[in-house]
Amino acid sequence: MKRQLAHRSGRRDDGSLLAARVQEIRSVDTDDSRGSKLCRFCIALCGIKVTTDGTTITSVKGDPEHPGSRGYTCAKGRSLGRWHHHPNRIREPRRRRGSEWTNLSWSEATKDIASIMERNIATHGPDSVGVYSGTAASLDGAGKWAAEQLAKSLGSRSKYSAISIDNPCKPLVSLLVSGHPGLVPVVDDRHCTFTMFIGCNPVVSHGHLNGLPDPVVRLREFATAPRELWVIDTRVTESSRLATRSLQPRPGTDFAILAFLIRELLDGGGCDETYLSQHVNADDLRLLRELLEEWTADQTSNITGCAIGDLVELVAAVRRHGRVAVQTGTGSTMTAAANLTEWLVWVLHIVTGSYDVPGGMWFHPGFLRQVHLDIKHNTVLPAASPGPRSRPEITVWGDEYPCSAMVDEIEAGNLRVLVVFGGNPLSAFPDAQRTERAFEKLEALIVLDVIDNEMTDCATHVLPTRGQLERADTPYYYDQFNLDFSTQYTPAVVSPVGESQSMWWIAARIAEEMGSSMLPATLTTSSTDKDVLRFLSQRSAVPFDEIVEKRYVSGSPTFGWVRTSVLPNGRWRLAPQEFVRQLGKWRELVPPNGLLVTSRRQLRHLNSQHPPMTQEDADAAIALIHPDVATARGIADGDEVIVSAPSGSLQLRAKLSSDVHPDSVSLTHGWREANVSVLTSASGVDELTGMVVQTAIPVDVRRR
Ligand SMILES: Nc1nc2c(c(=O)[nH]1)N[C@H]1C(S)=C(S)[C@@H](COP(=O)(O)OP(=O)(O)OC[C@H]3O[C@@H](n4cnc5c(=O)[nH]c(N)nc54)[C@H](O)[C@@H]3O)O[C@H]1N2
Ligand SMILES: Nc1nc2c(c(=O)[nH]1)N[C@H]1C(S)=C(S)[C@@H](COP(=O)(O)OP(=O)(O)OC[C@H]3O[C@@H](n4cnc5c(=O)[nH]c(N)nc54)[C@H](O)[C@@H]3O)O[C@H]1N2
Ligand code: SF4
Ligand SMILES: [Mo]
Repeated sequence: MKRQLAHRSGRRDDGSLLAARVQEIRSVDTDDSRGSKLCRFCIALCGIKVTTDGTTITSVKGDPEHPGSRGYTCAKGRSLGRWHHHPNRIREPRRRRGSEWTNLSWSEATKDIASIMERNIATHGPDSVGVYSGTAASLDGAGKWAAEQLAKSLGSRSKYSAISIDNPCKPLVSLLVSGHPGLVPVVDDRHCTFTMFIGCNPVVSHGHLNGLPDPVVRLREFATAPRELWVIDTRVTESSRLATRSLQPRPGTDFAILAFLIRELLDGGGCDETYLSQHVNADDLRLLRELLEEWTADQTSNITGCAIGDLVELVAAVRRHGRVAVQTGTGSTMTAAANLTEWLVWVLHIVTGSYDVPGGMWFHPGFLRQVHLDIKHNTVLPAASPGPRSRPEITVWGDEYPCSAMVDEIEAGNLRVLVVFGGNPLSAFPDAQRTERAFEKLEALIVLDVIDNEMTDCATHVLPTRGQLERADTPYYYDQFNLDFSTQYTPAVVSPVGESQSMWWIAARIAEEMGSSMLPATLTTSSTDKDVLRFLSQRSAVPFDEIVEKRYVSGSPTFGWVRTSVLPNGRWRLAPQEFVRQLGKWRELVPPNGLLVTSRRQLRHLNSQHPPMTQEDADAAIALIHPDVATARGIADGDEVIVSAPSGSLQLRAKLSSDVHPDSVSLTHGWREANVSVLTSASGVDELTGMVVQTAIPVDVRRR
């Protein structure tokens, strides 16, 4: 609270800009019964109106008064009621011995888990017990925090999260270019006139680290002249159809487009010379010029397959607008060249003077966490540490290990007990079959989930966890991805199903049974969800009680704090040696000739989470194949096909579509029976992040 007061009165240098903004806070709806609730399936964080008859959810609708989502919801949000009443809801804690399941009380379950953990820690050390936090943990305000606190209280370094199989290039580029790993660039949607998405399809996904509720309307706004929206995607997508212009490169080659674009801006004009003189070292700029020398229109066109005329028009568009707002998605972060693309995206913003400046992108410090309060000028070059014992060659920049190392750790006997918080490694991790075999070797696999799935089938302990509508919540980690400077609070709507408990409570009970506490002195396992959220909101830009009362609080974006408070001497590190070295090896990072699997999300499910839908509403696991590829292989529309890579193969139905790149077959993520993760591999991961290549993967496709 002290820190917050200091911040609000503007006494801290790095907080003064934000302090001014707190005056603008506005509110919505203060009536608890009518007030908006919050959908937490995805980053869009839509406001919803939920009706119940006391215990049954009778309807879920978009809240037209909600400032972020303006009444919008998608099919997943509207099916939250069916999700809540899912026939496979987990109701009691249970334990498996062999194939026998026994229901346990919470006291029996937590005692049993604590004794297994104690035994392993005593014999094999604290790292033998690990935690994995998945997507649903980071969308549970106190969930991911609890996973981290549990690992800390055990003294374990075996911490894993979905970040390392989603976008580890983002914190790495932030770290090496700015000195801080947690900078999140957000589109200045009110002022930017040139927006571009690379390997990101917000109409389906609602954005990647920039939440875009109501995406069709927003993308149309971005594309309304004189504004321009460009999309770079290997497929003609729901988003690229709304764009002013789109490019369809060969999968895995996006970095080349950026290399060419930046080279042209440096050589032929279009850079912001004043910004460059203030925020970049001349030596870095010289080095960059040399590095990009080879990225001529010819070479770029050869590598990407894009027409030279289109590439030149992209340069002209950037010159026309001056400032840019570019956002990458998993179609870029999951490629082998992810670091290069992300780095060059940052370089593009820097050379055009678009970072931390109106009309470009601002840096969201997070409303609740306010990461800027920790930031000091970091003049020391960041250093990596080795990966876990079985994968020391993988570099680790933060305080968690990459998911790609987990199976080796289990096979080596280093990781023996794993707690999974709201995630599904069997769907998300590489080498799906090997992962499953490794999980069978664990002494305990403890799964905190709401619904039975493949993870609970192979767990030793299944712990019923409160779902979205059963807990009060704040977007503790996710408000940093909002387009505006805002946060929200949602109360619980219905009482918990069966014996389910909150994620934080379960973790705290296990720690308690082991005689340690992971909770601060002000909290106990008798505290409420709201007490924990209040504790986590100590640094919030406005007091927690005000957020509870107003439900949605917001101010406006702030500019300048990164340049004045974060960058060493106010200068970006434009050319970190790690990326310079990778650029020198670009040929190894471009996928070989031949057919490549590309990734895609679908609207009606989220990763492996499939809320029950009516038959007509449901998605299906479908491979999109270009008609030319199909003809060459004798595949007809609707045929069953086998897609195979060296690590495994899967079978699914083909749909012919000239929207996909002729070199690619587009597969979806999150299907149990057609698990795309049998095609990915934990070997050959990125040398800087340990990231698995999950799009632009060489494969073969044949008719079954
Ligand atoms: N409905 C729905 N929403 C979701 C999810 C979901 O499963 N369903 N998942 C959530 C999660 S965890 C995440 S991380 C986000 C992801 O959000 P996004 O990254 O926006 O995910 P996608 O919608 O798959 O869009 C990725 C696009 O990249 C393209 N692509 C694939 N490979 C390449 C390539 O090499 N180069 C280029 N330029 N494009 C390529 C694909 O064709 C696809 O259109 O979505 C979140 N939101
Ligand atoms: N091959 C391949 N691999 C990929 C990807 C890809 O596109 N292709 N995508 C990658 C990406 S971007 C991501 S983010 C990861 C996703 O990896 P994960 O986050 O591990 O996977 P999800 O399928 O989102 O699993 C979420 C789990 O949380 C549960 N859950 C839902 N709500 C709650 C709740 O309120 N409480 C609790 N405790 N549990 C809940 C769900 O039932 C589900 O089991 O996968 C990555 N791996
Ligand atoms: S876009 Fe859909 S899933 Fe995402 S928050 Fe909104 S309603 Fe929920
Ligand atoms: Mo993700």
